[in-house]
Amino acid sequence: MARGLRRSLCPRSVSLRLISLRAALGAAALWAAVMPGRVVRAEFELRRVVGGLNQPTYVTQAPGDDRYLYIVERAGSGGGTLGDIIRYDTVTRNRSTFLDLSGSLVQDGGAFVMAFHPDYATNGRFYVTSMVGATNHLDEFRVVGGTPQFQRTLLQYNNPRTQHTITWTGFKPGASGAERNWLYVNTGDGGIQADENGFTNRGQDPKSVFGKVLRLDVDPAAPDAYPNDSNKNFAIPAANPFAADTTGKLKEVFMTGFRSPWRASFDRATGDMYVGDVGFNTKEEISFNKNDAGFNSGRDYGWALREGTIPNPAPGKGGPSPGSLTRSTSETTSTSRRSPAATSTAGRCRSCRGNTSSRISSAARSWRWTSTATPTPRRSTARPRGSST
Ligand SMILES: [Ca+2]
Ligand SMILES: [Ca+2]
Repeated sequence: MARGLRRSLCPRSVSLRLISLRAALGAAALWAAVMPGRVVRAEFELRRVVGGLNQPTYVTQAPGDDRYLYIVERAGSGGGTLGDIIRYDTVTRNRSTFLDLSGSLVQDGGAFVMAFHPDYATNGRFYVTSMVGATNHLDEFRVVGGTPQFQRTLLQYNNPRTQHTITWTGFKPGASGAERNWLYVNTGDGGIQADENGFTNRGQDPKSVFGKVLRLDVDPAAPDAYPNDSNKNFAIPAANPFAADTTGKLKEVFMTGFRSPWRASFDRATGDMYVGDVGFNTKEEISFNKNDAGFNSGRDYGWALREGTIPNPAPGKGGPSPGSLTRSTSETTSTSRRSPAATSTAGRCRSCRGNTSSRISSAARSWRWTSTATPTPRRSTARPRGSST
């Protein structure tokens, strides 16, 4: 992860600030009325909501409950152990420890994300991703009598390094029926740098848990897909791309080709999925999985055969031109910070306005690889200057 990005994600002690929109929206409406057809530039007011947090990594709310904020702290006070999940009451302005996560913290480890089940109001279930020591965890908790209780480890596996870990998890908004139990989970490629000895292209290997977006069925009543593996305790959504595979591909794999997919989110209106993937030397990437007929097809986002728009990542710079590669359609890359929001052939990118230096890797533009001319990543024992972690 780029140093600057890491600092922004994991500040030592920061306050959670929310933007007051009331005045801004009023000003925007007035501006729009007097200047029809012009771009509206709203002003914002920052207001401190919660202070004194330990390296907060995530904030969310429970479905149907807009009173409480739940804040995930990566580390505890002192930084040697996992932090807590803080519950903040927006009415009384009191904060309390909702869940004290425990375990040793190493380098980029810690607690990363919590996700409430869509039916949390009735089943009390929520999910937490963390790396304890060098082991990645996806754990299920359930609130019983007002107190969270550990239920089961859904997924547990060791990371080769302490970077590029398990990170984000979440449910697709608006799902119905069995799909309400389908939990998406991002996994990094394990942390060995692409120019180091020992690097293997796990992101492209559908038999590896690393460098993927997974999709698990977390319905407790659904059959365990791995009854003989105590580290994997979940069912497989029938729509997963490898659900019927018999060749050893992991049935829980949903999308492939990621390096360190730190965060993801869904467009609530369309169901489109966006994944932020931390780049290597040059390109940060936002990967876009349009909620179309191919949403469940197992789209590949290129790493480690590509770094964003660059084929064959090499130390300090990109590789050669992609003469050996073909792709389905042209891509759009915005390079100016003054550019408007990036667009795709399938629709407007709603979540990338303002940050136009990242490539938008659209599902409609996902790469297709020739089987005989796939480039092999070049290796070097020296770390290039400016490389991310
Ligand atoms: Ca703790
Ligand atoms: Ca099992």
